[in-house]
Formats: sequence, C-alpha cells, structure tokens
Amino acid sequence: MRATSTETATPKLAAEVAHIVATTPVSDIHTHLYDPAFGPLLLWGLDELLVYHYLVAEAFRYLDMPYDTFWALSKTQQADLVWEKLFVEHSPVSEACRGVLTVLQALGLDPRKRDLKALRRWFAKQKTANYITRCLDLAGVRQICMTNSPFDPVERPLWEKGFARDDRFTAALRIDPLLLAWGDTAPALTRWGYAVGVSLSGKTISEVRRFLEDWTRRIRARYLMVSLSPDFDFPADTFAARLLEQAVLPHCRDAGLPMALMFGVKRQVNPSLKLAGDGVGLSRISALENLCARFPDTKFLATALARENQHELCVTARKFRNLHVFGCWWFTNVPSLIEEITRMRLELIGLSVTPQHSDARVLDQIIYKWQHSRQIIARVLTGQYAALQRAGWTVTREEIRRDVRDLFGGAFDRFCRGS
Ligand code: HDL
Ligand code: ZN
Repeated sequence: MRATSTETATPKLAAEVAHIVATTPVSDIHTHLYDPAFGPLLLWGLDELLVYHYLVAEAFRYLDMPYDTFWALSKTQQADLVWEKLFVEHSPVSEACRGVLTVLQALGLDPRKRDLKALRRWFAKQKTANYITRCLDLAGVRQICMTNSPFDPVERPLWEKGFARDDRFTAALRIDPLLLAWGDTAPALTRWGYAVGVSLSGKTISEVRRFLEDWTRRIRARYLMVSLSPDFDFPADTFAARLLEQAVLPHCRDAGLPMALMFGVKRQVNPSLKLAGDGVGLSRISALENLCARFPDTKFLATALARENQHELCVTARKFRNLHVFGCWWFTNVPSLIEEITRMRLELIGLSVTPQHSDARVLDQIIYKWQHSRQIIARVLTGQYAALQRAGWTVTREEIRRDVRDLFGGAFDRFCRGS
C-alpha cells in the first residue's frame, strides 16, 4: 500500500504545519450568525446546538412520531429527544453529533455524565457578551461574515433603525428572493418605495439597482450572495438570469464587490422537515463558466453543494481569475469530503482558494466546525509540503505561515479588494 504523502511527511514538518494551522486566526466568510445587536437572532447554547437542523434531520430517522408532533414540542423537549436518539440510544458518530461533543469538550464540560440538566445549568450561567468572545477565541475566528437579508421581516427593521456595529461581525447581502421569486418580491420592493414592475423595464432595473445600492451601503456588504437550484442556467430567459445580468452584476462591478453563487440546493425536498428539508442536486457549472467569461470585470465567489460538481468547479477556477472558490458547503462539510475537496483544490489551483467557511447557525458551532476543519486542512497541507520536499523544495516556517494566512482569509480579502 503506497504511503500517502502525509504519512511520509517528517514528524517535524507535520507538527509545524499542525501548530501553524491550529493557531492562525481565521476569517469565517459565510455564517448565519448575527451581530450581538440582533439579540435573540444570535443563537447559542446546548439546546440550540442539539436542535440544529442537521441533527433534527438525523433524529427523525429514528422517530416515528408525526413531524408536527415534534414541531409542537418545546425547544428543550426537542433537544431531549435529539439527545436520546442520537447520543444515548446510538453512538453520536455523525459529524454534526461529534461537533456537539467537541464544543462541550472545548468548554471543559464532560458529556460522559450524560446529564443534560447539569449541562444546561452551566450554559444558563453564561453571559452573552463574554460567551461570544470565548467562542471566537476557542475557535480562533477573528472575523465573522453574517448572511443578511433585507427580506427577513425580523432583520430588516433593525438595519433600518440602525445600531452600533460589533466590528467582529461583517455583513453579506443575501438576495435569494430578488432573483428566485421576483413575482413575489417586486410588490415588496414597491411597498418599500422602489418603483418596480414585474416586467424588467429600464425603470425597474434602475430601481432594483437603487435597492441594491441602498442595502449595500446600509449593511456595508462585503459581497452579495444567492443560493441557486441545480437547474439554474446562464444565459437563460429566466428572471434570475436577466436580473443578474441587467441589475445585480452591474451593481457588483460598480460597487467593486464580488457576487457569491452557491450552486446546487434543492429547497424543501421534504417540507415537513422545515429548515432541515433542503436537498442537493447536480448543477450546471457551465452557467458559472458563462458568467465569468461574459463578465470578466466582475468578481465571482462560488461554492457547490454536490460532491460531483467539485472537480469541474476547480477547473473553472483555473480558467477564470475572476472566480474565487470557497468552502466545503453544508452536505460536503464532513471530514471525508473536506479532505478530498481540499486536496483536489490545492492540486489544481494551489493556494488561491478559501478552503472552508463554517456556515454556523449557532455561535458555539464555530468551535467544532473550525477545530475539525483545521485538523483536516493541516493534514492535506502537510502532504503537499512533504511532496514538495521530495521534489527538493523545502518550505520555511514563515512561508507556511504566509500560506495558511492566505487560506484563512488572506486570499479572500485580496480577491475582494481586487488586488
Ligand atoms: O443557503 C445557505 O446559506 C445554506 O447554508 C442554508 O442556510 C442551510 O440551511 C445551512 O445552514 N447549511 O449549512
Ligand atoms: Zn449558509
């Protein structure tokens, strides 16, 4: 059995890379976390960890109760059920379950007592502001990027009123309803004072651009973003393709901001699972190829949900310098695929990539999502350096530090700045 390049790495090299990867602060470029000013929208604590939609979907595989019976339970009762099914009746071997244990261990809590009440008492004593700092420190996260939607009825008024920002929390403008549900969104924009009609007249396009300008400025967006179904195509005679081409991408180019395209989500394949009900499908990466070619002056960020799209996504990034690939998104955020995808990316496009984002919905999750990913990224990077050593090229400690800073937000920041 041929030793993998990691196995042939000198222990000194492996230890050096592991230490640098473990201690380099990271910019988490896509999460569903919120600035503390959003109060209860920023989720944290044991019950939130246990009712994370990844665990709920898994727990339903052991539950024969009607979906609505579960949803009628309190959050604590839901968490008790998830704990019983996924941690007590069965070993918590999945990535999402192991993540909960990694968080508890990092916080110095012992889940082996399997005493949820005692664990809950500990979390009840935590103060939000201190706990935020503690989680960021334990995760080694220097900056969080939120997912901010003007279409969210809870979030929108807070932005309109304005609030003192916590500069650790930056913003990204999420525009799925604009691109994917224009028929319903046009009337909403009209209610908000933008003179749009359903048909994409010149006036409507300029008003959509004014809406994007207003919100880009209001939230200080670092990029715009949309998640796309597997059947998304470009060019195409669809509202999504036409609004992208006529309004969104010209706005991004003029604002100097990237457009993040997240390919391959099949929304609500099982609506009874609510937030856990989305699935995955194979996307047309050719649509991305066409966008990068048609708009060479616009910067694109992209990630894909299907494992089978990853190789074509990497090759597309090799063809277009205005494309920056990021993250092992959602269903690919599991160790076996993080390792496969990260190695593929380093082999095909080197270090001009952002290998991971957390996608955290619950603050404490950044602890496990980053601990687990750092271990894998270190292993893959060590393998690449070991292969270089065998080719007669030895990297210095400072070069390893530089490379890891690039992977952990440096390359992303330079790409966004256009430098
Ligand atoms: O659309 C997205 O940004 C996805 O990340 C969804 O929010 C999904 O529910 C999720 O949390 N994935 O990790
Ligand atoms: Zn997300």
